[in-house]
Amino acid sequence: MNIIVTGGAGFIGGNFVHMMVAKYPEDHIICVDALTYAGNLETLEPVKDKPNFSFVKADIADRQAVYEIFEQYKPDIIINFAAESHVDRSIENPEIFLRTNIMGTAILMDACRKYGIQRYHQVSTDEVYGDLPLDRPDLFFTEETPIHTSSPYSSSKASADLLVLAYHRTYGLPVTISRCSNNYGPYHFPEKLIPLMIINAFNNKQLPVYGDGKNVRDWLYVEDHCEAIDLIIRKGRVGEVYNIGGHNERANIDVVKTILSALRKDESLITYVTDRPGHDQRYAIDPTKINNELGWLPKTSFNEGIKKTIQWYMDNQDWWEHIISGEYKRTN
Ligand code: NAD
Ligand code: TDX
Repeated sequence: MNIIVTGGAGFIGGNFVHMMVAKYPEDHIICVDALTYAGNLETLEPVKDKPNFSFVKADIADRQAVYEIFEQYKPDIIINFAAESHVDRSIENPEIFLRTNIMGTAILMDACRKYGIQRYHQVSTDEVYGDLPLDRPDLFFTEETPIHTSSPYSSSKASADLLVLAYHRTYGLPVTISRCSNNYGPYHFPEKLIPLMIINAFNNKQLPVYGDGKNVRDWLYVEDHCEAIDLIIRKGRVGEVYNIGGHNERANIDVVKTILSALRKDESLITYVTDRPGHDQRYAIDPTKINNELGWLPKTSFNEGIKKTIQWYMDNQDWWEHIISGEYKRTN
């Protein structure tokens, strides 16, 4: 099979490409990525010379480029990870989020209609459900939870989800959607909470915690997410949404303190800074559907995953130093 992975030079897409290239040597994995600030060819180093891997630099919102890729590679499956993914950037400048996350999704699906496809999979987020109150630990997001977005980022992802479901109903496109909670692990861009805190703590720099640090995120080790998506594209029911997550809720301040303690750094590095506007309070996924239908549950506990992640950042300093220095852009 020919499998297109968009956004494969980013964090989750990169981990997914690594897994697929190793797991399915008979399949051809084609990574399509525009190499924005978040895309990094160094993330694809482990697979770049593998015979079942190809890389194409292209923008998913460029219709002609996307159609040419479909003509050349004739994909059987496409998994769309490509997105502008950072909430703070969407608050600063929403427009690129609308172009990539909404128009890009529509153009990829137009190509699927034009050339045919076995499966279009949309990688979405639990942020489309908005947030849960901190004083109701009994509440979780299910696939039936209404869409209720907070940020330009989550609104753009929700818009894309609605388009995906519309293309299924109107044109019969064979789609699936997954909505995952916060990922962490190797190759996570150092603007996001966990890698930023690891790197700042390592460098004895201040750790900026938004607001009072009590906001809760439901953390999932990235490899568990990748396995769930592989299951959905093979065994998930067309037209369905699957939540991915596994009851690993942590307050931000506790995550930060865990990182400081693992690196034997002092809590005086913590600095409380102005809160993110519209900051979602709590995310928490109910994974009953994917567990019942596909037998998926996360394998990695937070304690194990955070240790592996910190170790990875210690062992791969070149990868993040090249980002901080800007050197990674020279190869892109
Ligand atoms: P990321 O920012 O690390 O990577 C995004 C990748 O997409 C980059 O390689 C970038 O170059 C590429 N890209 C951006 N615009 C593009 C365009 N117009 N055309 C082609 N490529 C483009 O993001 P991530 O954290 O790996 O997230 C991947 C997907 O998973 C996103 O769709 C995101 O919404 C979703 N998601 C992320 C999380 C999380 O915790 N990171 C959780 C749930 C869902
Ligand atoms: O410096 C920081 N200080 C801080 O307190 C940063 C960068 C974040 N935070 C807080 C904000 C959030 O409550 O930490 C939490 C996590 O923030 P991010 O890493 O920016 O992630 P989040 O906003 O939760 O969104 C992430 O998960 C859902 C991804 O970036 C999205 O792409 C995904 O859809």
